[in-house]
Amino acid sequence: MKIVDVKVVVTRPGRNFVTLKLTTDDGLTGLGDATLNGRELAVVSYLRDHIAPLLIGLDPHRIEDTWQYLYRGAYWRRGPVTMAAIAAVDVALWDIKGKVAGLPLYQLLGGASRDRLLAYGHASGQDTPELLDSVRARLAEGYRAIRIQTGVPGLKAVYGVHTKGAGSAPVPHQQARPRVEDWDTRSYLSHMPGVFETVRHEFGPELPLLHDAHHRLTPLQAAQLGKDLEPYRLFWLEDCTPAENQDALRLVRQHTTTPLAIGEVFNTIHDYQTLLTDQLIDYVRSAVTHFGGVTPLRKLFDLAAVHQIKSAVHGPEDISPVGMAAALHLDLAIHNFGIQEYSGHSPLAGEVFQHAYTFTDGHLHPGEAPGIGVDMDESLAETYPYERAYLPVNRLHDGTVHDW
Ligand code: EZ4
Ligand code: CO
Repeated sequence: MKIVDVKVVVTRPGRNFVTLKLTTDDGLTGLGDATLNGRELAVVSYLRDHIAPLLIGLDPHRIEDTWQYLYRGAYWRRGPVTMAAIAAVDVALWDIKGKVAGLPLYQLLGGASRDRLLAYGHASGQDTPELLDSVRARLAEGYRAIRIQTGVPGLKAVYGVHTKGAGSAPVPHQQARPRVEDWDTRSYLSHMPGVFETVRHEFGPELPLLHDAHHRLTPLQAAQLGKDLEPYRLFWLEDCTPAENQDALRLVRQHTTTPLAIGEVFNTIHDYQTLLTDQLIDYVRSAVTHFGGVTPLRKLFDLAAVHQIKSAVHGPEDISPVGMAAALHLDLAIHNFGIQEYSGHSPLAGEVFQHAYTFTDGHLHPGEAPGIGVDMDESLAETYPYERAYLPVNRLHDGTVHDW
């Protein structure tokens, strides 16, 4: 079998998605997600201009070899653009292999290790009453674990605020420049413990609660927040410090028993090396889409398992249904599954990408369709053309740029 066609589809059913479609001489097709929020066209060019010519004529069954060929063969390694492009190829090849076998991808990865996958949803509000309403809305949708994000007195912006019709993930801004948000770490640190106290008081001690600090704290600030939140027994504190410095987590770890999750902006296993071997975190957060695909993420999870660290695949709306499906197959197969982030997609995205996976009673399942179980309606996709969009940027009160 040979790859005979490589197509990159860019579509915006509510938001931008980049999808790779490979076709074999047997007429089989495979899909892979290559969406890099706010920098989409860089990956499109990487795939169309540099990778597509290399794939024509290759045997689609050689997944590991193709991965190494694209990763090592480029000489220039790592980084979100490269790894999103390689991820799309990897997932599309797994999709094809599943279709050849007539099996859902999770069966090729060793079969199911559980019956269903616990998901967490996003609750957020400008103030605490609005946040409590948002938690109630998620509970009504069936969620059994919830991420809490809230406004801080004195600040206009709320990270992760729910936007009607667009889901709860941050909505890219269709303007010449990114939206500017404001930030003040001291106000945030003094406000958050009271928010969790109110949420626990309202919803009791059992509901798993998560919180994302979105890389905004110093190690000492993160250590303090982790200690202050201990009474509320968080499921985890996510991305408490900027992700590049693995040693930052050592200081946080020494001071708090609040579980730590990190890694949605990581691209390779090397970004995690100290974090895993020194057991500085509890959950690894990389997405199939930004980590080079199912093949390397499986290796990361296996290394994490040695250190009693669990999976928690990144699953915001900017991971397409194709990337989400791939994640769910891997989640079902590995032993050290932790939780899966899931905020769903707009109905439009659901029409363009029809998927076999399901969300029921707060749990996901990848379904039984061969491969990853997603079909793309290409003619519908064409009716939603790409529009440039940016994630927001963050500035302190004095105008200094801060991590978003
Ligand atoms: O802000 O995916 O845990 N989830 C997150 C996300 C990220 C977006 C960035 O594109 O932090 O909502
Ligand atoms: Co996050």
